[in-house]
Amino acid sequence: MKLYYAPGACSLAPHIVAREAGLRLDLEKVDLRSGKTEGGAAFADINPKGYVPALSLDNGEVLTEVSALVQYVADQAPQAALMPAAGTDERYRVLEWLGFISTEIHKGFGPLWNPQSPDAAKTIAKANLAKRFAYLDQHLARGPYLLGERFTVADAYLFTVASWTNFHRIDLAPYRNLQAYLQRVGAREKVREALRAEGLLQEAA
Ligand SMILES: N[C@@H](CCC(=O)N[C@@H](CS)C(=O)NCC(=O)O)C(=O)O
Repeated sequence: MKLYYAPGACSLAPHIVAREAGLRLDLEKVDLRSGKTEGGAAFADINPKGYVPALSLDNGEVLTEVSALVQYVADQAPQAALMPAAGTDERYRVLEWLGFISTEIHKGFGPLWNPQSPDAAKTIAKANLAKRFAYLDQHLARGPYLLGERFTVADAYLFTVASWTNFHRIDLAPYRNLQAYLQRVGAREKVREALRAEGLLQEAA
């Protein structure tokens, strides 16, 4: 499998899942401004939607959308237990979280990434995110991960998008449980490996 990614973008979620699952994953960086991959291909020919992530499968097909990719990757390594089995109550809980993270958190950041957004739109986006962070903070008082003791694909996705608060200088101090959660997930060996591979980890030599 090959993952088309941009450093620190939402493509980090399937990247983390692949490492947590112990799967081999080739990486190809995409320059979203020029629309070229680091190999010189036109990214639109790979994913006509024009955005990362895109996963080129071993059968030659290309799969897109974070929620689909994290499940696909986790399902390649069921022994890693990153995605509960289909039909179980836990699977629906993870799907519930993926929906929340995708629509309420990931896309909640949309106006903040868009340089054309007026300040008022950014202020509204931050207020909406604050409500979602308060909800997450309350939930995370119950256990170390979204599903309790078990790290799942939903944690890889939430870690990825909630970490954008650093870039946008959103203070998470009011959300102690969420802050501790991001530190906890960020300290996982495989998460650090993924961050390092994307050039996002500065370490003392
Ligand atoms: N619905 C897509 C959204 C993906 C997305 O928002 N990708 C961003 C990076 S996090 C991107 O590539 N934006 C560049 C663009 O839209 O041109 C998914 O869930 O995978």
